[in-house]
Amino acid sequence: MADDKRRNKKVPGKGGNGRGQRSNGKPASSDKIDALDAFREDGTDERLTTDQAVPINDDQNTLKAGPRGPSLLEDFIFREKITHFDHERIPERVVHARGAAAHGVFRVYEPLGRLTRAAFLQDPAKTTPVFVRFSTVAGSRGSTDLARDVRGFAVKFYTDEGNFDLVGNNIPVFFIQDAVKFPDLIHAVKPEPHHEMPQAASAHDTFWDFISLMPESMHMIMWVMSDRAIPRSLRMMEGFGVHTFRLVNERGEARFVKFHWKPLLGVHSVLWDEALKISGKDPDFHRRDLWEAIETGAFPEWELGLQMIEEKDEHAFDFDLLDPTKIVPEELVPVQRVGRLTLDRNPDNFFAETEQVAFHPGHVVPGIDFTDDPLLQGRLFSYTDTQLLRLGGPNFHEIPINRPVAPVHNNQRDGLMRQAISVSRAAYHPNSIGGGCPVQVGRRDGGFVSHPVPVNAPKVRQRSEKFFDHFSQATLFWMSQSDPEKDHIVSALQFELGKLERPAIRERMVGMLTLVDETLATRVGEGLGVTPRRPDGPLNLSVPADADPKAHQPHRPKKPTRPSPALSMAGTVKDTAKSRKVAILAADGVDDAAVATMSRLLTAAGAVPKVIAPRLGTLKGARSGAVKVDMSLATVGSVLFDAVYVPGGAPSIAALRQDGAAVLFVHEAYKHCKALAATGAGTELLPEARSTDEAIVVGEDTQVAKIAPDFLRAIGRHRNWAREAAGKRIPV
Ligand code: HDE
Repeated sequence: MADDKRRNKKVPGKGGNGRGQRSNGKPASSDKIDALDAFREDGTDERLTTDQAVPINDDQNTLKAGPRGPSLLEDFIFREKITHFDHERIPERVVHARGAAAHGVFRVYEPLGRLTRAAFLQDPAKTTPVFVRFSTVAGSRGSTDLARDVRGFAVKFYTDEGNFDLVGNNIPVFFIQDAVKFPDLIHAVKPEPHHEMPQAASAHDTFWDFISLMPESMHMIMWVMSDRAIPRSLRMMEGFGVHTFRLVNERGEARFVKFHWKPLLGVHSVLWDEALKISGKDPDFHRRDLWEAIETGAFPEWELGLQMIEEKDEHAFDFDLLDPTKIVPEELVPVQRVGRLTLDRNPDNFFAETEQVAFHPGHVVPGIDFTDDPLLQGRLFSYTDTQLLRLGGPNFHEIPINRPVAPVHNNQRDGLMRQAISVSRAAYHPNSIGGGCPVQVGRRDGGFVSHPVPVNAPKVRQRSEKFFDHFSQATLFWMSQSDPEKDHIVSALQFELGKLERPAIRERMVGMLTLVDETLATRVGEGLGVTPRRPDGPLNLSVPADADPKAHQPHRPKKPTRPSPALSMAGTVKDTAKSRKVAILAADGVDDAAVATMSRLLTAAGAVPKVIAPRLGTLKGARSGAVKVDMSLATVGSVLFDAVYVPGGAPSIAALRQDGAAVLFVHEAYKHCKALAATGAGTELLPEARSTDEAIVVGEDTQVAKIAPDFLRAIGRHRNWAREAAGKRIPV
């Protein structure tokens, strides 16, 4: 512990990241990590002091008038400690309160000067430090990681030209088209105002009441009802900038761009039944997974993808590029992978870094610019406002995690918690006293210049006509899903709408689904006892007071002709078992040679084996070897693992068969379609050892090494969804 802390200490004059090398031997240094050293504090081998640096002699007793007497107001040490404690909390984020973050680096593959003048996108030899925060949206800071929800995917690039924040989500579209509806959406999804229930869940009346009257949300609803909203890992999610942005090159030429993050481990999710159980067994599941992956050197990685659209093609699509409820299908405009993001270092302090980091879509650098997407435009206002409240004043950019690595000079002064000691006497411009400094920067020298988009239009509160096609892409998403994915969407809607107290909202929603797909509506309706009826009245109640509601109704949906395979997770990366957690279920008398061989082969493939047993300690092996237990059945369930291996050893299997927790462990893994392997007597613990099930691998005691490659392949494929129907019959 002390050793660990000592490694954190900055070694004066040595620079570096203060940690030296990571435990896995890989360096984790960057300009930002170095810059943070100045702020790292470490009490190892130090004396205990007050905030005024006065050494403290007694941190156990308050100052009293006699051993049984009243406490004295004079006790400045006690008052300082308690006052600080009383002020330890800051307002949690109104949305995205629950999050986890990590440091890392970004590197571009090829110079992108043709597209943008952004300096950090020019040099493949250059690494740009980043800090990335993932989050759920609806829940409070202490809520479960596995809520059905959108995930935030916010990246702060500390570039040499200042900070660029790509504040995106793991879903490429959003619920609403105009920022003015955001408070309504969030009020609807947050716990209901009278009893503050449910926490971190959209399965309640106010959310679906709002959604059922806002057809523009239907595309997003298809995504959040899909398994994308219950990721297996933050490391296995895509990321999206959502809005259309602009890239501008040195010549001042602009193009539209959609930003993507493509995870190198593929896009994978858990089942809803698992999500519910993980929330009980380990509500910190995602946070822990991210932390552990980084600590063990399995650094999470994504490629940055760009979809580029020429300005002349602005109106070439059926949808409006400014509409954040629409994607640009990858089949229409391919995603070019232009660089790589690697997360290689955990924060030292959750509050100082993860809680205090302040993202803002308006933090852009020269070469990146906005569009008039009305959701983006609203966000450009909102984020500074939020930080002012949350972080207590206008100097939040001086908090270490928010500081750019590039120098900051301007005439902003003073305010709560100001850190900088500005020595110039002139805090205004123009000035002569300060020699006219700091000076403005010409475009050629890197000064930010907004792309001169012409604007000449009447002031109106209206939306562009193409915004009113609310269903075509919802249908496109549905029809692009694999059969298991479709099944999960149907179940999710049955769960969410089944929780509603008001039947009218449920019926309205099922009616709305008919406009996405009749089969979908019928299937969802079946589980709810609702016969789908196409809505006959106005669908959209998001209508201005004096407007004709007819003019605000969704366009008749155009049925897409072809699916978009990129929207399905079926075709994702499925060839690696790297960082997958594998439970090896054992008891006394286990075939210890099998445990050792399988552990070695799994580890060699980058997987993470853990021995799980009815008790902690050391197991007696069948061949007189000892097997160290990593976790006991009392503390984990198979929902926390990607796969299960049951080695042989008759006494071990006899004991496990008598243990309900062990039987449940394997049965749940089976039900959740996970890879299962067993050797020798271990096969007796499997619910079934079907030779037709590609993810169940069995062999003799001596065949561990022979079956391991098949087992690893099955783990890499993530799940065998073909087993789902059989799994449903398992009573767990
Ligand atoms: Fe946010 N959003 N948002 N948002 N958002 C915030 O800012 C807001 C939207 C997103 O890890 C808040 O610092 C408005 C879309 C992420 O710290 C707040 C609108 C997308 C994060 C805010 C949106 C996002 C936030 C709360 C509609 C995907 C977490 C705390 C106009 C492209 C960042 C904070 C982190 C956080 C406002 C819609 C992503 C209140 C008004 C669309 C990832 O300012």
